[in-house]
Amino acid sequence: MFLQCRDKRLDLSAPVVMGIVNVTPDSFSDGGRFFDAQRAIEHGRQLVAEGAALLDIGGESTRPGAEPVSVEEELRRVVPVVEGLRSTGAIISVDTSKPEVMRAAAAAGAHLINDVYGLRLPGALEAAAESGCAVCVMHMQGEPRTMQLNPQYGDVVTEVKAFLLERVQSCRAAGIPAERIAIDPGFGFGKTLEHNAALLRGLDVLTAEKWPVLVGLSRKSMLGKILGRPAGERLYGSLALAVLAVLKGARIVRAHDVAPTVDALKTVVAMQNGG
Ligand code: 7PM
Repeated sequence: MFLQCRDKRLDLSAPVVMGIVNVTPDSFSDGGRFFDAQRAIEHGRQLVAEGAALLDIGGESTRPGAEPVSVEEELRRVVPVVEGLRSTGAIISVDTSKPEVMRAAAAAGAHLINDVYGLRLPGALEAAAESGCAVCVMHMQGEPRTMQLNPQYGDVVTEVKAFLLERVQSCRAAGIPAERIAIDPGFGFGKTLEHNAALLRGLDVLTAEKWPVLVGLSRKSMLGKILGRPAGERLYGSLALAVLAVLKGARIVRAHDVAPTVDALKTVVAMQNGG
């Protein structure tokens, strides 16, 4: 299995790690945008050294609970970091829902568009198709500000699968080639702990489809619920969830803590292959 990311073919015969690079203003310094971007670039380089095959660069426009960010501000945050991380050789993903940001990020050298709205905003499908980038379409019930208030499903696995396959068909209809499409159940996006548990247990229903499955479980609030720990103390729980997801067939694991995640997955793969 592989994912074609513009000129780069991402080999998914074994699971890979996508390192998270947040580009947000540093509240502890007034160094300005240049230093915020510089800090994010340093962090991204470190994650590649730790074994990340992809870097996911986010300007925080669509994160749950995040303040909305204007197109201009998101461009100012994301574009310099894409440019600064191209030379690492990693696949550069941009976490955005805005068509303008997709176009500018692709022009700056991004390889993948990671959209938590699943390319549903006006113009997003067209921008993604024209960019030549790979896309990751994610399931979210509701919108970031309110999605955790009262999430409801009949059967969460069936509904998430139907949604994702519909989005894949929309991508195909917009001209995105099949080999450039990945899917993501969107853990934590309009889901209770019970919904997330059902989705993880039933993840093989998604990975049985032809599309590579990406999962984001790192430090998420379900771990806060299970462990009673703040985000900075959820590494071991995150590793447990990453291993469970890979055993169910996930191929791309989005993570904050790249070195430990790479070791955990390397160990699983080695032992599954007989040592
Ligand atoms: C606050 C709450 C800040 C949650 C950030 C988050 C995913 C993603 C995110 C995911 C894909 C986080 C999330 N999660 N993209 N972006 N899949 N494809 O925990 O699960 O990083 S933002």
